[in-house]
Formats: sequence, C-alpha cells, structure tokens
Amino acid sequence: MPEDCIFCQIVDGEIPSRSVYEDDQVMAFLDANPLAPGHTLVIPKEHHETLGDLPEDAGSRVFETLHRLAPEIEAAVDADASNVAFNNGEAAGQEVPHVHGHVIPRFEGDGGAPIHAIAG
Ligand code: IU
Repeated sequence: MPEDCIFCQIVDGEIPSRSVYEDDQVMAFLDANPLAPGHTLVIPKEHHETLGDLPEDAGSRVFETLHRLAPEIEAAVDADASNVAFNNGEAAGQEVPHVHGHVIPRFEGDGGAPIHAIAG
C-alpha cells in the first residue's frame, strides 16, 4: 500500500473514522465532509486505485456491501432515496486514489445534485 494513502491509514486504524460496517475485505465509514447526513463511503480494504485495478471478487464484495447498506443508511437518516456513485479516475473527479463508492442519502425536494458535487 502507498504510505500516504489516507484510506489505507483509515483501514489500519492510524486515522480515526466513524465506522458503519467492516468485514475481512470491505470497510464503510462516514464521509468526513458529508454532502448529506449519512453520506457513507464503501471501500475495499486492499489498496486499489480505480475500479479497473480492482480484482473481480473485491469488486463484488464492494457492490454487495453497497447493495445491503444503501437501504439501511436511507432508513437510518429517514431519506427518500440515495445516490450510489463512484468517481473513477482523477479526470472524473476522484480525489482519493483508493477505490470508494459513495452512498449519499437524498430527500424529496432537497434540490441538490450530489452526483455533480462529487464529480468536482
Ligand atoms: P472522491 O470521489 O475521491 O472525490 O471523494 C473523496 C471523498 O473522500 C470526499 O467525499 C471526501 O469528503 C472524503 N474524504 C474523507 O471522508 N476523509 C478524508 O480524510 C478525505 C476525504 I482526504
């Protein structure tokens, strides 16, 4: 793992995070600069920069976790829906080069466009 990867440091517990879920391959934690209450990031524990670098089984586990957590997160913050999205590569707005899926709760009439916001 690159020594300066913030998300690897979160996985290793060197940087604190507000954990939502963790298993042997995947971690989910609250985004430090949330675009909405409950904004959560789901990451593979192993360092991979983009979806194209991610082995298929790790990708499946990340998706399974997003699939399970998105409705639970929506319920936890009483949201009406959520954006589930990846910025995949720097030119697409990916700021942290360790694969992460966003779950951004959405509320009827919130007027936001978090997909654009996370794309920078
Ligand atoms: P992006 O898809 O790479 O643009 O999103 C990176 C996200 O990581 C962004 O929403 C940040 O608020 C979030 N984040 C974080 O939760 N903790 C950190 O220490 C850093 C970024 I750096």
